[in-house]
Amino acid sequence: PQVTLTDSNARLTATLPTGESIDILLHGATILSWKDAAGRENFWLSDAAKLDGSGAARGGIPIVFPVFGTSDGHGAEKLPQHGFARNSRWEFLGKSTSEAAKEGVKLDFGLSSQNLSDDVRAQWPYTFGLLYSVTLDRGSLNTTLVVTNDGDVPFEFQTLLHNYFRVDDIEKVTVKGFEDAPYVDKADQFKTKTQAGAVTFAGETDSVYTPAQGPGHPLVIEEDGKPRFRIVRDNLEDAVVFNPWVDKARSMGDFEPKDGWKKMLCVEPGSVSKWQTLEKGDAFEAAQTIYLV
Ligand code: TA6
Repeated sequence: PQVTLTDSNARLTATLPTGESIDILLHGATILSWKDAAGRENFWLSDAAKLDGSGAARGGIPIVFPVFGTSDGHGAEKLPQHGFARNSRWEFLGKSTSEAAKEGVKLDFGLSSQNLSDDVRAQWPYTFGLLYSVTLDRGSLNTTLVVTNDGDVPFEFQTLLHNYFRVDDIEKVTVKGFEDAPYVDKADQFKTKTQAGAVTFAGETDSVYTPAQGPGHPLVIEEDGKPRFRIVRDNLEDAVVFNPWVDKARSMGDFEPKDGWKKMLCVEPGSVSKWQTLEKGDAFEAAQTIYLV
């Protein structure tokens, strides 16, 4: 398919002949925008998002690696919240219109220990490679991450795709697929709870679920009772549901407009409830596919 690619040295836009498009910031390999064929924006991006490489962009799909949150163990002691991947300059490795992407386009991005600045490498001194593939198709977006241990010693990591979805009114949104799942409620003293029924929103929400039905069971974001997004995970056994609500939105400097919490939610597939150990020479692959319903 004829795919137009505008590739400035910082940003890359791919548009399908049918009109779908994605806009990717090379800083963080962060997908900032995903529009459907009619031009409707699917992702939420803060008006104050850092798009100049000065920090992680607030919105779209930040890539969380090698730690979710912060940790005083597992080799993550010196790392910033959510790790360095979303705040590093990735390389664009090229596009393919392989049959895997059917009528779409697959874009590959890479980040390795050689790309890191000395002070970031000092925070996490392992030899690694990340290959992030983004496949835009009609009605769906797949993001796949392959982590390789290119060094001589094992390392531990967590990873998560921090999706910011755009909605019209968070108070009309329900999320299905978490029924009966255990979760850690970070908005309620990290208490462990069990989800009864669909997830709804009436205040700050920050829940780390391990869905009972496993990764292949779709997570469905509905608005006004109508399905909007369906997320299928591969090798990502957890998912975080986050909405900052009034106070946390006010406290985040790069969260604008301040009432933007009404028009967004994060549903974030990840491997965060445990630590993955990658032996030397080994690879870990995980993916999500987001379908427009
Ligand atoms: O994924 C939810 C979360 O961990 C929340 O606790 C909140 O901190 C959010 O991520 C945003 O984190 P950030 O580091 O991007 O400000």
